[in-house]
Amino acid sequence: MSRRFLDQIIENKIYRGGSIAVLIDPEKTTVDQVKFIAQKIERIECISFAFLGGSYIADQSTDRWIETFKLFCSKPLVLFPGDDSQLSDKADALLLLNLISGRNPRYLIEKHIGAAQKIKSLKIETISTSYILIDGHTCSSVQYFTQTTPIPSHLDAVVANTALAGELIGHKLIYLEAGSGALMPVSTQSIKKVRESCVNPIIVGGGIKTTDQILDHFKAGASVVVIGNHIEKNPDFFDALEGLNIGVCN
Ligand code: 1GP
Repeated sequence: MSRRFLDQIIENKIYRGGSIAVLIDPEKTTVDQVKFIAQKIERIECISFAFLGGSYIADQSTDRWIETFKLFCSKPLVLFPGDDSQLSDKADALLLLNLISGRNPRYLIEKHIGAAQKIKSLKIETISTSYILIDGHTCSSVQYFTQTTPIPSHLDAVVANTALAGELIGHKLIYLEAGSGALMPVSTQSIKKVRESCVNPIIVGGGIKTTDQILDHFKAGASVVVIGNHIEKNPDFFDALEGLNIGVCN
């Protein structure tokens, strides 16, 4: 990767309106399916990144998965780990997630202490990220596995203040998460409120199914929109992304 991932997020927002990231769960995607996904991501201009991660414990195939991906795609592959078993030095960057919407010490600091030496030894770009779970009107895997309560979706000010607190603590990115398969994605009001309060780039994910939602999120201030479930179940959605002009969101 020639440019740092965080710099690329910032530049893409300024010059291109934003970045789309496709989230791939290694537990649900075989190494044989990787070639197809990697080729699509390589070809489709508005997809800037692949995120790799899931809530389950990964098996040992993560490295092989990344190696195969990189044979077919030159775009950055970023770890979005649910657990330290999903770490790999073959990725380009790591989102070091702090689940600051919750009050479970395991996801606020304990897991980070346990993984600290391993993360340091990876020697890849590591970005401290305020991970903020917002109610997506279903019990998400994040909620279940972390045993934390999401912020109610109408409490925009709480979402914004949580993001601001993370920024003041020193985090470099904000991830507004409605949870994979959310029935209701993060609202544009919440994104706007966070944008007004914070300077860090905003990643938004969870339950996004249409190109209109993607554009609305960028217009509200998101720098990166993440799509996982929908593309996993409907690979045809890659075609809709192929013609998407996110430059209109500038
Ligand atoms: C989940 O934000 C991501 O962590 C993506 O969610 O799978 O619903 O697209 P979906």
